Amino acid sequence: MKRKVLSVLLSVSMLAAVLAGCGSKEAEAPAAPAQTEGDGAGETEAPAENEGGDADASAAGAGTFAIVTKASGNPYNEREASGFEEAMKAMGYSADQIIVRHPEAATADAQITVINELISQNVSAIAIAGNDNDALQPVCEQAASKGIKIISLDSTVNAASRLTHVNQAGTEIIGQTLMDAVLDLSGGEGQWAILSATSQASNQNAWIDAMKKVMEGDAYKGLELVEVAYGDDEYQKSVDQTQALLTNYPDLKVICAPTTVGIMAAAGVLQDKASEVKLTGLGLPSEMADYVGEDKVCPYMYLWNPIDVGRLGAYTSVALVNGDITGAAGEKFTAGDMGEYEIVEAADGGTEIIVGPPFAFTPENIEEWKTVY
Ligand code: RAM
Repeated sequence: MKRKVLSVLLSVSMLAAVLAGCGSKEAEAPAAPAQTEGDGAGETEAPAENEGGDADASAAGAGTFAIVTKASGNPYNEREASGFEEAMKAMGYSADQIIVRHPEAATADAQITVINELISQNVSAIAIAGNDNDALQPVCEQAASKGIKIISLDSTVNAASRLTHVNQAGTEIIGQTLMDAVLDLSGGEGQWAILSATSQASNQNAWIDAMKKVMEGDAYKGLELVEVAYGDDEYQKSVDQTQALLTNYPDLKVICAPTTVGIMAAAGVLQDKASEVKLTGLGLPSEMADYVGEDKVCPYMYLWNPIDVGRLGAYTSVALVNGDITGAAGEKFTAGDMGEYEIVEAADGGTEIIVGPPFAFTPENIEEWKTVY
């Protein structure tokens, strides 16, 4: 049975007011992950049941479709890839038409090696979560010159390197939502730090820029961003970076980690030390359930459904290969049971497709969602 997430008619600012206005966020928390209204495309579905039942095998054509994630060893990337595979199969493609590649490291070089191999394999399409916005352009252009349809998902490659980008949620809405969480958890003032992924990651860098822009507003003038640290989406490095932040900034009030690897590593450190520093950011409910709670290190956090990011990547790749879309703004297409999506202009001069708004994970709903992703 398809399950739809209840539409929660809260704008970002309303949500911020709710979160900031009182100490009892749990009172307002919805039963299912809250959606912040924003620049998302249409209705967002809960991911709990992967149907695949309405597979339209007749839609399947020839060709091979690849997904290249940021790196191996990250459960977020595995879920993204599982969504890609699931949607390809739902469209009737066979296992040997689907290629999943997790590069050895979250670097552009590792992805360039993988893309060169995929070019040799003569694949039809590549959906890539970019480890670098610009460094992949030559190899993407080479792939495109062979007729391979290139899209990015999760993390951009630049506009010249792709036909479109599957964006998990609008960049501004993520920046606004995370800044409002930092404001709330700091009590309105004080030092805070960001624990990011790699310094080249296009998605984290875009969210950090969006946060900095929001922070220019009057409401945030009591906040001092002391450092952006990089854990490279590696667990131990993220642990080390968290410890360094605690040592270097004894007055630190909040760490915001816009990476599932970073937030989980930071949560472990803060909990072990019984630290007073509060944590928020973007986390997988399955990894963060033990740390999300009113009296725990992470009162609440956000994410979207990584499985849906992969699924929409598959539907977009197939629509491009079939000639249903070209990647231009204004085009619409049906992404299987995810419904209709529209390609829109992206801030970087290219186009994008927004999966939906971010979800809030709170003590009230984390138990329900930890089994989903
Ligand atoms: C990590 C990765 C991924 C990002 C999430 C939030 O798993 O960096 O790209 O989207 O965090």
